[in-house]
Amino acid sequence: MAPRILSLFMLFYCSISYAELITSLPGQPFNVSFKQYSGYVVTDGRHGQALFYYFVEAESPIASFLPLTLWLNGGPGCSSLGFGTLMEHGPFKPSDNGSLIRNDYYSWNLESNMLYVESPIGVGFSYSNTSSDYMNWNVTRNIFLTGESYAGHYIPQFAKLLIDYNKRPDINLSRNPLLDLDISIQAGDYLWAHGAISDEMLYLERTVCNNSKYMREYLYDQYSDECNCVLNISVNTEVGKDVQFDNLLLRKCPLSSSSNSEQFDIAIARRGLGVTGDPCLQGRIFAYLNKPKVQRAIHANTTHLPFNWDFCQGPLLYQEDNLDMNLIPLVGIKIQKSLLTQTRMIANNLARDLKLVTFSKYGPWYDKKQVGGWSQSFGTATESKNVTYLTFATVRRAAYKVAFTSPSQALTLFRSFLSKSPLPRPRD
Ligand SMILES: *[C@@H]1O[C@H](CO)[C@@H](O)[C@H](O)[C@H]1NC(C)=O
Ligand SMILES: *[C@@H]1O[C@H](CO)[C@@H](O)[C@H](O)[C@H]1NC(C)=O
Ligand SMILES: *[C@@H]1O[C@H](CO)[C@@H](O)[C@H](O)[C@H]1NC(C)=O
Ligand SMILES: *[C@@H]1O[C@H](CO)[C@@H](O)[C@H](O)[C@H]1NC(C)=O
Ligand SMILES: *[C@@H]1O[C@H](CO)[C@@H](O)[C@H](O)[C@H]1NC(C)=O
Ligand SMILES: *[C@@H]1O[C@H](CO)[C@@H](O)[C@H](O)[C@H]1NC(C)=O
Ligand SMILES: *[C@@H]1O[C@H](CO)[C@@H](O)[C@H](O)[C@H]1NC(C)=O
Ligand SMILES: *[C@@H]1O[C@H](CO)[C@@H](O)[C@H](O)[C@H]1NC(C)=O
Ligand SMILES: CC(=O)N[C@H]1CO[C@H](CO)[C@@H](O)[C@@H]1O
Repeated sequence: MAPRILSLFMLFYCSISYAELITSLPGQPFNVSFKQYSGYVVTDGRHGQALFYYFVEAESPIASFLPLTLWLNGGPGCSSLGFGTLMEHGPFKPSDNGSLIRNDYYSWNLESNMLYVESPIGVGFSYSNTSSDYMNWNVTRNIFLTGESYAGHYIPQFAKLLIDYNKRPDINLSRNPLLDLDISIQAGDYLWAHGAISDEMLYLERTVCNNSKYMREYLYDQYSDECNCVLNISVNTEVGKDVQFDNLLLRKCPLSSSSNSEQFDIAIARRGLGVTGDPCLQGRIFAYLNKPKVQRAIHANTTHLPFNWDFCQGPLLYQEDNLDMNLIPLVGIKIQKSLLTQTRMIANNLARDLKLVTFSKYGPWYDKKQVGGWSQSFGTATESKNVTYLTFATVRRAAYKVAFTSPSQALTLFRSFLSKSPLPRPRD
């Protein structure tokens, strides 16, 4: 997977002229000042594989001086275009009449050129077959590697490859990563603490089948009876079918768009008030990306793939080797800065392994004069200089997809990460 993305990077460093300009996305507002590109990059000629990318310039007169950020969604098998771009932090979101609405205030291309890649092969519009090669590249601007969830597996490996390839350990990482299956995904205590499951169910999760066991079974496509009983049936029954585990606060999307009283209030969403994301957005993205005219506009599905576009394809069995890898040692390699919005346990382990000391006191960080969440920084201290290498941050009221539920806080985190400045603290 990583070598394929490496060739995509080469594409962007060699020349943008390889890339295909999007004239206009269907339903896009007229006065858009930044350019967008998308299409396929053939990554493995012998095996005939092509990765789909969407690249959006920073919305700035000095776009070419701003950094380049790569974003990968996880899964494994989930689409960066569907989730990252259209649901989380891209410049547009589909509205219910098919037009695109500007993500005016919180799009990450306000701060950086953004590259979204549907990876690995088989995900979203990425597919298998063809040839060509891009073998030259030079780092000409700052690169940031970001993503969420299973991208916690992709990114450290990709970073290592970039470092080995480039011999310039000049890469900064940020993500909400799955770094260790046994630590990262246990949900029992969380659901219990939120009152969503009973004491008995928590006991079953602790003794019979927990989330990492279930995840392994999912990835190997071999479900056991006990996991099916505990995690697929009993937990679902208690939590209820109208609630998503990764976003307990998200309202259910009304089935029919005719129920106007339940229509999601976009104005409220944009101001980030009292909402946890638009529950109908995912359905609109699905409809949008499956439209033939949208696919033509973004140069996707040029080979008429025999299945429709979807958010996630899974399980991707060829990732088995990767599965149980503990990525923490790999993250430790020469990373310059890492912003983690994952468990505190992982941040602490990383800090210990890298012999970093804590700087700031554990405490709140701020977004728009409100507590955005809590954070702590780790780094190295010498007499003359303290250097932060790692920041652990939580996002208050966020669910799994932080930029979806908490776009303003997400942009503040992203900005602070890019500018290498600490998260805003009171009187900081
Ligand atoms: C990369 O940099 C080297 C040395 O500066 C130069 O010779 C080469 O042409 C550059 N490659 C590209 C693709 O710009
Ligand atoms: C686009 O045009 C609308 C209406 O004229 C205006 O409100 C908006 O600020 C413009 N956006 C940009 C990015 O120029
Ligand atoms: C579609 O919906 C958006 C947002 O609700 C609105 O701004 C736009 O005018 C609508 N367009 C059409 C063609 O109805
Ligand atoms: C894959 O095969 C199809 C059918 O032969 C061909 O049209 C297409 O160009 C190939 N893909 C690439 C990226 O060349
Ligand atoms: C999850 O279950 C596996 C297999 O039963 C066990 O080895 C592991 O320790 C459990 N993890 C936690 C955090 O309970
Ligand atoms: C989970 O349960 C549902 C019915 O409750 C069933 O249709 C589905 O196949 C189960 N999933 C797995 C992976 O066994
Ligand atoms: C690709 O296009 C074909 C029609 O040519 C359509 O049936 C299929 O659903 C599309 N697949 C994807 C992945 O968009
Ligand atoms: C580095 O951080 C420590 C707290 O861990 C602080 O006491 C010290 O003054 C800082 N040094 C510099 C140069 O800022
Ligand atoms: C590519 C990039 O942004 N590199 C930066 C990573 O962070 C270190 C330490 O702050 C900087 O020195 C690099 O320039």
